[in-house]
Amino acid sequence: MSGVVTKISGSWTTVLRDDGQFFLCKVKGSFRIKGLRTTNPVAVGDNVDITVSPDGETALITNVHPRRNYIIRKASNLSKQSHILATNIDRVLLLVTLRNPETSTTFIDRFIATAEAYRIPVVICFNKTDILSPDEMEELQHLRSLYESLGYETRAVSALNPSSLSLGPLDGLTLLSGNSGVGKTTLLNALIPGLGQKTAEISEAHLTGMHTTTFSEMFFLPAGENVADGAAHRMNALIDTPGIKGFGTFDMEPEEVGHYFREIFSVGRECRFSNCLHVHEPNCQVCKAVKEGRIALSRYESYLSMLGDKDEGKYRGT
Ligand SMILES: Nc1nc2c(ncn2[C@@H]2O[C@H](COP(=O)(O)OP(=O)(O)OP(=O)(O)O)[C@@H](O)[C@H]2O)c(=O)[nH]1
Ligand SMILES: [Mg+2]
Ligand SMILES: [Zn+2]
Repeated sequence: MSGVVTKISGSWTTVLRDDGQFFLCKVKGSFRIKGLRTTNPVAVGDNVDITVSPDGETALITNVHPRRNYIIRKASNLSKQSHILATNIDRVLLLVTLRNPETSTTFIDRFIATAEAYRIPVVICFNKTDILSPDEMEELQHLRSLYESLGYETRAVSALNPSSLSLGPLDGLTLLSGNSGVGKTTLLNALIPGLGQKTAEISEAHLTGMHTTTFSEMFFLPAGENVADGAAHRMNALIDTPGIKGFGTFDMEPEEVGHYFREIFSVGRECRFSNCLHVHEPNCQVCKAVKEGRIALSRYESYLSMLGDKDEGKYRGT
């Protein structure tokens, strides 16, 4: 029978079988997915086949169905291995905060460029609006209009105040992501009354998160809520994930990076050279647009930082 992976913790994988029963599973020894060097052969969101053990409680995962999509991050900066955060997702809710902790625009841009490469829609959700000063609120408005002008959906919420949560329809599978301490688990708890997953205050000294959530896990939204177009029979779920620091680039050629920055892609088509990297080439329309303020400097700097990753790779001989 088949089911969906809801949690991976140590060597045990939790699978919700199609008939609604949960099983603790091991992955069949030799089984690995070809062509993908990852630290985890199975990820939250995977549809799998399982064979139940004679004890009737545990099971063996014997097959992973083809993935509709997946989102990965590098296991570490120097590693060629990657870690699959989740698979078969309908959207990412990227939680960001202007303060406590401060999410950098570089992080936002790298994240949304990577999601663009995987064709996964991102909703940028600004959290902790309750602690922002008037100046910070202005900065928030500025960032929202920047990203909305690029065609991204944005929200501004306070997860501590559940009545402020107008997130729009969350049908299907939504991945919650963002730096540690931005309030992913707090938001999850607000959306699923009674859940009570662990959250923690951010560090007073560094104003950064404490990496409270340590593995990805899928939680089901209450039936009938947040369901668009009456698809009540479908399971709607959120995946809470550990906070991430950086976001690396994968298998991207330098010429490709610009494809995932929407405005750079569209302006870049007017450049003199079709393989223009928009750094210092003559007649580069992107450089011109940055100078004239038609492309935000923060976006261009994020683009350059992603190009820079590739240079580092070259110098390391990878
Ligand atoms: N003021 C304020 N604090 C919030 C809000 N949302 C979350 N917090 C607080 O921020 C801290 C971190 O929240 P968590 O939900 O643990 O953050 P997380 O993103 O799950 O962090 P990791 O699991 O470490 O990745 C907690 O003390 C929350 O109470 C908010 O909207 N406003
Ligand atoms: Mg958490
Ligand atoms: Zn150019």
